[in-house]
Amino acid sequence: GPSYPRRLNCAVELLDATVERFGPGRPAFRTGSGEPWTYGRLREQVDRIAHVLTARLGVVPGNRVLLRGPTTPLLAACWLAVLKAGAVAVTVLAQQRARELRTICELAEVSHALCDERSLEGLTEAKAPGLRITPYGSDGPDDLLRLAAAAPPTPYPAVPTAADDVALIAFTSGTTGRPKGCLHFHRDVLAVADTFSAQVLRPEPEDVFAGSPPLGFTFGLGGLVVFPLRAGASALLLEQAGPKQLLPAIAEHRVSVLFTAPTAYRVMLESLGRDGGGHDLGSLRRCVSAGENLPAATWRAWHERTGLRIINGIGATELLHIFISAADEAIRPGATGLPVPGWQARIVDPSGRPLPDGEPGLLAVRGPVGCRYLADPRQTEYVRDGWNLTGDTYVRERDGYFRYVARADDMIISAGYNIAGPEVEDALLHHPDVAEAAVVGRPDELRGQIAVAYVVLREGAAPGDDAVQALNAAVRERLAPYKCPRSIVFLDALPRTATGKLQRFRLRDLR
Ligand code: 3SK
Repeated sequence: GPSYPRRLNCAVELLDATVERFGPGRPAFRTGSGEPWTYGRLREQVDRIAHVLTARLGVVPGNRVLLRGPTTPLLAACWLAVLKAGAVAVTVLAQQRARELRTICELAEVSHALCDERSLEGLTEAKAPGLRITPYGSDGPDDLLRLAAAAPPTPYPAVPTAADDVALIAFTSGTTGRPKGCLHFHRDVLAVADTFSAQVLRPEPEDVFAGSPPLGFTFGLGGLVVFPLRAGASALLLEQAGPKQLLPAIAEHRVSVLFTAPTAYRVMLESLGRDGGGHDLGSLRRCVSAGENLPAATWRAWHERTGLRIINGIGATELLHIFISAADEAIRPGATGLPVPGWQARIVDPSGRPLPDGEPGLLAVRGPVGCRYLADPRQTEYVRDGWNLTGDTYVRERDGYFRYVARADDMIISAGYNIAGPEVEDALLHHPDVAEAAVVGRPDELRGQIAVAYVVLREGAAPGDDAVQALNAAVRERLAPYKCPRSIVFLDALPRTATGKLQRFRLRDLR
């Protein structure tokens, strides 16, 4: 992996070093409207906020500062300022409610919060003991922007943090259970930029990044702040960044690098239809998909429609960003890819013994970033013998490519057969009427479990017996008959977490 000096402040490397390299006049962040924020403007605002944090709010190095708000240049500026001041950023999601926010504040011992005025509600309700909340974008006398405007216009002398001082605590979105805080160092932030971004994505200073994940999800933090700044490029930060907003924004802002999840690619495909739906995607040169498995059917459909080869990847909040992926001609549709340079991966059995190629098992990875849970006994489940166990079942093919099988606890065992839900989902998605599909196990007296498919149909397609028969036929065309779902249920939408991950447990609970 990459090596870094002992003293390192990643905000200085991402911002000040980039200004040194490329000058202050280039765009750093764009929004849906108005002038872009240049690197010079961003640096000035970051330094003013850092002055306020230190001189006015009493933040000292090591303090945990919660950040909450829609995706805006100001939120990104706050994140950089917190790190520059040697404090620790705890960025949360807009969807997290008062109770979750209180838990996060307690677990991370958060002392201060910088919060967009529009996102204050849940945070004040959380009533986290001792938390000092400073709003931004309000009319109040103590609004962060007002304080920043009055701060000295002089450069802020960044705190000379150690490379392995904690820079941020990222909370897992947690499909179940208590959230886990993952500690990441200053060097980790640069390491994900210098491995996945520099070696697989290979951005250019002229690139314009955009995407749907919020900054409270490390997928978005990397794709919309860390990677573009490290490359001297710019990012379009949209407060609403669903597929509906992304499609027109790509043409309007000449977006060249897109970060989003498989579902969003499928929704965009629907809007593009056969004739492109009037959307011009000619500026795009890289499309990244992570957060969930990317079925081959989605990859192929996107390629057919746009000519673009989606860069699939698997990442984890525990490891900050993507560690298996592939680019350009190395991409194999349906596979996740190869370990990103600097990372290692292997398949192991439950006791940690490596398995031969072709045999499904647990994915184990190690590299420049490791999992460090904030005081949580689940640390020893995730990290064993120095390898991080991501909780995914994978297979390493003979050509070295890693292919997703299922989440380790999502294998369906029916009458002694192993059925990987995602494989059946991919077969269903090949049917032109299917917009979304999720296949889970339901307890069954006779077979132990049976596979049940939950399907969202495209607009205009009708649910009913004919549809069930057609979908069964589509699965049988591609897979062994025992993998055919025993029951198909039509839904309007699939249950998802705030970061867009499918909540299979909620489907298992449906009756
Ligand atoms: O959840 C993921 O798959 C992911 C992907 C990229 C970066 C970070 C994360 C958590």
